[in-house]
Amino acid sequence: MSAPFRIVGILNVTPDSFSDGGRFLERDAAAAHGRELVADGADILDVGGESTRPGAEPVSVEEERRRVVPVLEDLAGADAQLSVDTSKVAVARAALDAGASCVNDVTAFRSEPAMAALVAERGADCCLMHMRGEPRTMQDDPRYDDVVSEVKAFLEERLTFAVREGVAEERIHLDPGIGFGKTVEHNLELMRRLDEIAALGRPVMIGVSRKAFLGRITGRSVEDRVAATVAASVLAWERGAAMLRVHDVAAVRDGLAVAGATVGPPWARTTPTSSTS
Ligand code: HH2
Repeated sequence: MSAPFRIVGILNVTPDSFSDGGRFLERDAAAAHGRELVADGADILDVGGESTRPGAEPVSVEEERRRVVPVLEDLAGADAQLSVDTSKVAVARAALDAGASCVNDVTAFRSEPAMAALVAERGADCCLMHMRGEPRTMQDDPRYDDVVSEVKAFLEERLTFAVREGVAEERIHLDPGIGFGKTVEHNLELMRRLDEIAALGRPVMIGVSRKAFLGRITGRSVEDRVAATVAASVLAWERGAAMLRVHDVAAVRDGLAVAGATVGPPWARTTPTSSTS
């Protein structure tokens, strides 16, 4: 029986990502961490060479390609789908050549619209994410009349665009973009009404992992947000998210396994154990 959720392990090959910047910049360390995430239960590895944290500075095509391609090559035999987190066509093309089969574009094909044709031509999967503004300025006073309906309308339009450009609908995942041009209250409203995004009919991916809104709620620093990440991921899954993009794969997988078991068949895990152990 296949799991009703997929865990997307985050592998940032960057010096400046908000929670793991600099830890996996070196090729061998990155590949080793990728293999660790797979051993922990990641179904997909999302390899990124440019931070999108608020205020992040852009990275050149050459540098981004230099960061992600060798790591994807090293992970090509791993027991997980490989995804590249990029908005640049040239980087995505090199990543697909190196073994990736999914493009996670946080600009939803707006930064370089030709990304849609590349994804279509290669028959790759893709994730289209909502972002208001661009990383350098997106947290400067974001405003919405109704964040959920605006995010939903945006994703619907991007889905239509991608399909018109030839991407097969069943290859498209949608993501409300937690933390991308949103206040804490906007993020929470999206979490509360995630079923409305899931109603678009495509698998919803969500990335809450260690993000600032969890720090604002718990008062904890980035490295101490694992429990908060598990809680938010489980609730997102219960409200319709199918793909959870996280750093702490083992913890989130445990949380989802327990949540799935409480929902019961057909989602229950069936490993028999003693009720007292
Ligand atoms: N969040 C980040 C990056 N890429 N992609 C999708 N689809 N959804 C997300 O929520 C998302 C994303 C930011 O997190 P992280 O990769 O940990 O940090 P950084 O951008 O600083 O590398």
